[in-house]
Amino acid sequence: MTCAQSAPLRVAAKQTPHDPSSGDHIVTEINRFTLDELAAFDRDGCVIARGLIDREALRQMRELSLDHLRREVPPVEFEAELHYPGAPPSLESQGGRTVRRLKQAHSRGYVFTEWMLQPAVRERLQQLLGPRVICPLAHHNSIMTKQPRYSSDTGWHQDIRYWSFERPELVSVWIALGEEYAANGGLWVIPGSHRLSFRPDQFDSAKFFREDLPENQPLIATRREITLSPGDVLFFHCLALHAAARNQTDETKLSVVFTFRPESNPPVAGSRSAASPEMIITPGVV
Ligand SMILES: O=C(O)CCC(=O)C(=O)O
Repeated sequence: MTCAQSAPLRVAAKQTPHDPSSGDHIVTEINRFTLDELAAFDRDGCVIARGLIDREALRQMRELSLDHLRREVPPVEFEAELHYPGAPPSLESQGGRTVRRLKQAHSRGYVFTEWMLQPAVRERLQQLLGPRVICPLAHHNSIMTKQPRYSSDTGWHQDIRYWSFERPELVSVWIALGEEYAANGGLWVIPGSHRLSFRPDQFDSAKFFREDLPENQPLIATRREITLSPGDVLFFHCLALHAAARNQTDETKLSVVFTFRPESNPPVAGSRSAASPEMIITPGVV
């Protein structure tokens, strides 16, 4: 995937005045999206909140992730298990035990729950989803890693593709624990794709949006690179087409991702989406 020419998606977050020479991490003091940011989410299907994690939580998340990665604390998903382009061909091959995801992030440390319960996160999710917000632990709920040499390309997809809820109305949050940009496997999105209707044959059998189909190519050409700094958070709609290439740098990229739904959009009974516990992040709200 050639990505270099696209402009980064930047949504201005109103942040604490910051002196770049101070070396301080930027932390937003505003709990809510502005009207402009809400309009951007509505239009693009994604919006970035810059500096939505304080320095200590970021440190804890990074340390925990690196420790669990080093010790391969289960449950994990290996690159070789998915067979995406660039992944080692088998668990036994060179790089075969490269971890792609540390699953069940929520159970790995309180820091993740503490973070999502903060007003700055919770209130933003309420703006997007309504007063009662639920975190289904069946999906995402992962520390995503892109490691040097043995990572892979994730094709264009909508997160809802394997999920079963009454409506396609969920928002995922992608927390950057380090710098993210195209060359280290950062995300690309197609703004506005969450509002489009597609035919099933525009996707392949694994539900990836087909890059080889001439009809899909003009839309793919409108992709935008998502560039994130440590502590930035991307909020994106479950119908937004997104993709990411392999990590071409020498440093591991770490991100955390959870998904959220309004209470009024429950998982379909009997589906995999209904098979795991869920967590309300707005207790006491009616
Ligand atoms: O990091 C990647 O390769 C993309 C991950 C992703 O888009 C997803 O898990 O939905």
